Amino acid sequence: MGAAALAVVPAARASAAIADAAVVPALVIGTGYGGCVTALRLAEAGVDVHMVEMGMAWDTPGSDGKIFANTTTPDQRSFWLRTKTKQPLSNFLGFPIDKSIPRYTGVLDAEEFAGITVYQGRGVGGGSLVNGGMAVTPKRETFGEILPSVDPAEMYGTYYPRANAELGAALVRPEWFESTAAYQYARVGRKHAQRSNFPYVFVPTVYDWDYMEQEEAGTVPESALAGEILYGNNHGKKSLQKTYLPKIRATGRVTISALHRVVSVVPASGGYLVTIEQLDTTGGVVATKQVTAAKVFFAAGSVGTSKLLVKLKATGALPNLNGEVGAGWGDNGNVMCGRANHLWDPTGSLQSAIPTLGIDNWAAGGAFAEVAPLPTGFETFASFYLSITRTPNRARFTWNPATNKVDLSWQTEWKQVSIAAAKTIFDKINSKEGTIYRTDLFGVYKIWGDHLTYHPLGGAILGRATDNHGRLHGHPGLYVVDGALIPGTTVVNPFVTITALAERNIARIIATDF
Ligand code: FAE
Repeated sequence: MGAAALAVVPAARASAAIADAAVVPALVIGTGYGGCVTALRLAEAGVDVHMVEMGMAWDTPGSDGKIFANTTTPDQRSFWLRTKTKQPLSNFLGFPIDKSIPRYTGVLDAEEFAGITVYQGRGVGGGSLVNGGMAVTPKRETFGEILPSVDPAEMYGTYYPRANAELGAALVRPEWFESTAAYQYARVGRKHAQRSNFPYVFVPTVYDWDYMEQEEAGTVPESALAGEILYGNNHGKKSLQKTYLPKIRATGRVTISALHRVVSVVPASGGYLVTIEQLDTTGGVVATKQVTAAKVFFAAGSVGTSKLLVKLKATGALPNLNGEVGAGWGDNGNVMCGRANHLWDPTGSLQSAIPTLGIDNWAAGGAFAEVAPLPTGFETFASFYLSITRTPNRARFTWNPATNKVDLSWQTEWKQVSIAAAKTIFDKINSKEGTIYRTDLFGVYKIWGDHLTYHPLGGAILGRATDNHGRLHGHPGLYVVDGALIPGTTVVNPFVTITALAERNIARIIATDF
């Protein structure tokens, strides 16, 4: 696919914003994977849909001509309503690298709970705007660990293939991978895995590989090779802005209201009365709208959906939700670390921001580690990894009437299980290579990035808070369609599974509830 075809299509127009007192058949809260699948399939079935998104549309370039900011030079576009960046790698050579920025409705939210910071995308396209694009289908033999109440035959026969096709998941061209300077870091990661006898896998991504090759050739504007990832990719990545959202718009049946945040859903005649706050780019509320929707689909992400449901149950707005609402939340066992390589093992000053190689020690050690980039633009002699690990720890969201906020019971020390699992890979590699862990990336003398997750999952678990297709118990016409359904782990990176599960559930819901 050439550069022209990759232009970002406008995602939402202010004129299309939902009107106060509107009466609509279907309202979707959030525009990430679950929300986009739901809106597309409903619209294709002839249902008019309104999507409500608290983040921005991300369709207009800033003063530098770019929609998104670069990873190495964060600005106001980078973070959701913060006055200082909160970068996942907080330090380099031990020095803090966070900096002041104007408060703005930026694309990456570092949402802080007592024991964990949860990174999430904000804007039309949800997490697809900020994520690494790794499109991983879990091995079939692990599926029972992920969604025990779902028939693997329908997922692997129909819904995983459908999700991967719609998302445009594809593998790197092997000859290019072996030759490009941009994946030297991944080849070094693979070599070290091989020498310690760990299986490695090439991971499909949703980046346009032809485009990345053209970036290296210098014929198109750089994105992955310019280090764009955490704060959005200006080219090349097939985020939802380039896959489901154009199809959604082509139906002519969907409106998308950006900078609109749902704050309440209560039963009403004709369905549910939904209260929506319209925001300005400093986060201020400029209008409040009330809309009646026959059916409401919660697609606000694991954290967003869980927070809404827990609050609405506790405050009596949706009293019949069951006690499973808010329960079963997990971090997909995320933990990060870096290794210090020898000077004869450089990882390269040019690093593609899109990871494409994983070390699979799930069966033996409960860890799947992606060989991640450190796209600083200079040689760091570091190998960097995000591990997904097997962990039994699950937290619960609860309403705190004193603060009017939702708390999460996650404990930082619960990450020790994940660290132990990750060490089954990296202790062995360090011992074989005669290398050590980096201690300067997450603080001063701190090895493990154990304070965060990129992969929040759960809070309204399939078959517990909902039936086996996402219908919330207690309130007919309310559905959960996003990562909140998944009980805390997807064993690998989650968005393909979230997309496939949403495809499965909405097919059934359209067949039986409309
Ligand atoms: P999500 O995509 O989070 O969408 C929810 C949307 O709802 C967001 O746009 C919110 O702004 C919006 N919202 C929330 N509350 C409200 C409200 N009250 N009113 C209106 N709108 C609201 O949900 N996964 C992978 O598989 N591969 C990767 O390589 C990968 N890398 C990642 C890297 C980073 C830095 C991050 C943060 C995540 C990464 N993920 C990756 C995770 C992936 O993006 C995430 O699992 C999905 O985006 C979750 O999809 P959902 O549909 O559940």
